[in-house]
Amino acid sequence: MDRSNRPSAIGVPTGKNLPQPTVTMRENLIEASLPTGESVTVHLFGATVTSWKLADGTEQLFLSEGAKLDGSKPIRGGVPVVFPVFGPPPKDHATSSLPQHGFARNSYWEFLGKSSSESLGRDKRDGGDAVKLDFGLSHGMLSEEFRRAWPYEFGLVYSVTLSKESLETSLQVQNKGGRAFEFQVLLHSYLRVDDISKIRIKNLQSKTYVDKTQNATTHTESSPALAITQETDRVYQALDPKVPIVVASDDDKPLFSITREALSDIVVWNPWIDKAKGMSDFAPDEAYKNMICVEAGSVAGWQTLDAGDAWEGGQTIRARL
Ligand code: TA6
Repeated sequence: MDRSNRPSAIGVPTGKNLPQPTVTMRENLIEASLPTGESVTVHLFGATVTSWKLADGTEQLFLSEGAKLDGSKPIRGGVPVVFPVFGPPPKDHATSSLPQHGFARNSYWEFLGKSSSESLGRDKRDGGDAVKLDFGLSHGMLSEEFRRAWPYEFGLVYSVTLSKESLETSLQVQNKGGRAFEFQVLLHSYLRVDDISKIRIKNLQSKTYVDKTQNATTHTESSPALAITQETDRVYQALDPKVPIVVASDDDKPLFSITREALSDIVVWNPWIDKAKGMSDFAPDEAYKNMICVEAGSVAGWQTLDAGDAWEGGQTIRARL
C-alpha cells in the first residue's frame, strides 16, 4: 500500500505538549503542584499530608503551629494516617503494645514515585489536571520497638492524588506474612475553618454514634446539621461511604464534602478549650476555633486480613463546592 498518500493522524495534544504538574522533594517534604496552582505537601514522617491549597493559594487543612516536624512525635494536623489501631489499643489484643493510633503516623515512609494525569487514565487533553504521589511503609522499615510490638509482615501503599477539584488519599494494606492479622484504619483529617461556631456538619442525622465525651455511650444523631459548641469526640458508625459528609457554613454554603471507599465510620473531633490547652503541640490554644476533624475510617470493629490478601480504602475531599 502506498503510504505516502495516507492522511497524517490529526494531532491530539498529548500531555507532553501541555504544562505538567511539578513534584519537588526537599528534606522530608514532597510537594506537588498543578499548572493551575493547586498544591499538596506530604511529610515523609507518617506520609502526613501537611498542606493542601486550592488554585488561589488558600490552605484547606489545619496544621498546628506547634506541630513537631522532626519525627519526635506524630504531626499535629494535616491528614495523619492511623493504622493498625485507632485510639488507645485494647489490652487483650495483638495491638496492645502499640501507641495510640498505631505506628503508621509515627514512622518514616518512603516516596515511591508520582503519576500524572495520563497514567491516571484521565482526559489526555489536559495533562496537568491531576497528580498522584505514592508512599510505602513495610514491616522492615519500622523501629525495633514497633516491629516487636506488632510482629506481622505487612506492606502499606498510601496514595495522595491532587486534582483541581479534590484531594484523594487511599491506603492499600497487604498481608505479606503467613498468618492473618486484624487492623483498623482511619484518615485523621484536620480541616481548616474560619470559625468553628459558624460551621455545621450534615448527613449524620439518624446515625448511631459512640460519644467519647460521655463515657463511650451510644446515641443517635438527631440533628440534620450538627453544630460544634463544646468538646466533641464522636464515632459515627455504618454510614454509606458514597453519601458525602458535608461541612457547611451556618448559611448552608458547602465548605467540604467527604466521600469514601470501604471506610464506613466517621469520627468528628474538636478538642475545644481545655483539651486544646492540654496538648503541648496544639498551638495557639485558640486554634480549636479554626479546625474540625472529620475522619474517615474503619474503626468500629476490626478488619481481618488473611495471609497474602490485600485491602484498600480511601477518601475524596472536595473543597468550596
Ligand atoms: O480522632 C479523635 C481522637 O481519637 C481523639 O480522641 C483525640 O485523642 C484525637 O484523636 C487526637 O489523638 P492524638 O493521639 O493525635 O493526640
